[in-house]
Amino acid sequence: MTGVEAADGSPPGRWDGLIDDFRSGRRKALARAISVVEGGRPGSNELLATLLSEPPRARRIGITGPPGAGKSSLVAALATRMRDRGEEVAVVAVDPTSPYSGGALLGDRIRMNDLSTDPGMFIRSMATRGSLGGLAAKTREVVDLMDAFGFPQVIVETVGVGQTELEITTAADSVAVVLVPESGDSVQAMKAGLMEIADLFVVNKSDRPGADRLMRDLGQALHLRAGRGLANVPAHHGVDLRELGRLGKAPEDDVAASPATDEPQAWEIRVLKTSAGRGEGLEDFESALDDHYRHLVASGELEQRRLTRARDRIRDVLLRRMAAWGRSAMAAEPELDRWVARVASGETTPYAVVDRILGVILRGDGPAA
Ligand SMILES: Nc1nc2c(ncn2[C@@H]2O[C@H](COP(=O)(O)OP(=O)(O)OP(=O)(O)O)[C@@H](O)[C@H]2O)c(=O)[nH]1
Ligand SMILES: [Mg+2]
Repeated sequence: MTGVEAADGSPPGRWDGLIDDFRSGRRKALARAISVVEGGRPGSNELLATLLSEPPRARRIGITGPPGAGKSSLVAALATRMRDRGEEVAVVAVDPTSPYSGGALLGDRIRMNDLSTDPGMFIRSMATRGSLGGLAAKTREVVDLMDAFGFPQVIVETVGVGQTELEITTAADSVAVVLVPESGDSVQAMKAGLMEIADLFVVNKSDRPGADRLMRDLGQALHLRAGRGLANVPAHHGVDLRELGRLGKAPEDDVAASPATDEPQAWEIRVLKTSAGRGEGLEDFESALDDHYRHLVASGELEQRRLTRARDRIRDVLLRRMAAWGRSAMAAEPELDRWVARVASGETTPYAVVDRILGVILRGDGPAA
């Protein structure tokens, strides 16, 4: 969709150089495009409209979990394994406290600065400070840009504090929730809504005591949930909770065992343990992610998730533009002060005033957004 007019009146063609550089694969252009979008600079919608006119191709992996659980260490380990296979990897870390550039994670085992100077890697950190609503939108767009740039693998790390871990589902195809023995019992995890978003649970720091107990608790919580009348509620990615009773079976077993049916095979949430510190369990972690991705492709769920994302995106852009439109309509209303006074004194209601303002907009003479 090239040639889309900038809604903010920025001059046409202002991004031509950047777009050319982006398309010819210059990393600096990707970094700059991200900055433009992140900063919401004038014309950034136009830039996105041009750069994102590609079908999605990247595999998007989300890693979330409480602060300090070892998410970055696992991302580094995963990215290193992908790089060893010759795949290029982009990472976006939302509001990290551990630095992705400079510094060393895990002592000498994996040096993030080795990764960050690797030309096959692209690492970007994003601050969440600012509006909550902007977080998910911008993160998604950054992931989209990395995809459009041509990275076949994009990993998103978000710190799970409240809503942010739920937002990761809007940016990622597969979500791994990282917990540590100190995370406490899994009831806590359920409270935080983690059960809804996890495709797999990773109990990291398994070199510390309590890892097996947490794994058992998580397994039990998943069983409990499946039996607690929630069986028909599809979780994130269409996980069928009825299937959780069979936790631990490989998906191939199901394919072999079940009769031919149009129903896509359900994914069984996996619980596995790692020690990023000791380099243990990383192969299982990677292959669980691979299995999930295969499941997404084979079941048609990946396509469904892309459709959902596209629908969400249309709605978000529409609502954002309508909000801007509404604000300027209100600002342009010549009678506004009079209406404000009448609402304040109870002579009329905000509803009546809004009907009037909307009447102006819907007649088509409202301000352009
Ligand atoms: N003992 C032990 N320590 C680990 C392990 N994995 C990571 N760590 C350490 O835990 C600390 C936090 O690791 P990070 O990978 O930065 O954790 P994070 O979840 O990305 O942290 P934030 O992004 O700050 O929320 C670091 O000091 C790591 O070296 C592990 O398996 N065992
Ligand atoms: Mg981190």
